[in-house]
Amino acid sequence: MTRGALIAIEGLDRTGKTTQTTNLLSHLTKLGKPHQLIKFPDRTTQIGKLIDQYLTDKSFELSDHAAHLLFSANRWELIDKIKKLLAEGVIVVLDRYVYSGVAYSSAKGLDFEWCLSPDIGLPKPDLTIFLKFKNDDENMTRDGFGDERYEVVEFQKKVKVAFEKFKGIEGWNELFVDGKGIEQVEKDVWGKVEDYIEGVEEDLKFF
Ligand code: T5A
Repeated sequence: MTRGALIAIEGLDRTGKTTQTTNLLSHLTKLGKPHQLIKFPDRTTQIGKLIDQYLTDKSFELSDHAAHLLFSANRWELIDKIKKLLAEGVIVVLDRYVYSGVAYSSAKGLDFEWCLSPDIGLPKPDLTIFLKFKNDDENMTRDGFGDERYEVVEFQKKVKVAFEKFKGIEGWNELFVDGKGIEQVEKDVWGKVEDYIEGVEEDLKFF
């Protein structure tokens, strides 16, 4: 019996994750494949509302460790729902996930292993597409950059370095997006996702 695939779209701020997850969902809808989008942070839950306040109000004080645990708790809030959907054969598309959690917090100087520890036990994505800029300053030029707490060029450079540590892990795929139009990135993303839409035979793996 096959289950639904767990697909994560990752990347720095303003790399086009929301644009591409939306386009991916349209493809799946056209093909009649059951799917569900889950965006992290999910700002609608009680914990998510606190995260939203933390991200948008730069005067909101919270220690880096506490902020990290909130992002992780926000994932745990939704994990039963995700597992149930996958078991029912639904393709679950994640807009950010554990890798963002670890990359952003370790870029602040927190220990990498400590950052991963609260997420241990969460399901691993079958496929992760990391949208990447060759040019460090590229996301700064995108609409809306700078509105939130982490949208600072120097910090984004550190996050980019932190994300490099995931290179080579199972299911990790990098996609350069500099100078590519939305349609081209959409085609590239679809090229990677296509193999997963008929379901996955193997059991879920966990962090
Ligand atoms: N975070 C998150 C943590 O610290 N720990 C965690 O555990 C998690 C889960 C909020 C912040 O939280 C941090 C990371 C973040 O700093 P978020 O809500 O996902 O996370 O915030 P953003 O990454 O900033 O998400 P955005 O929705 O703002 O950006 P997207 O989704 O990457 O980009 P998108 O699709 O909205 O596109 C941005 C702009 O670029 C254009 C779009 O039209 C749009 O104007 N664009 C392109 N332009 C030219 N060419 C292309 N190919 C384009 N693709 C998109």
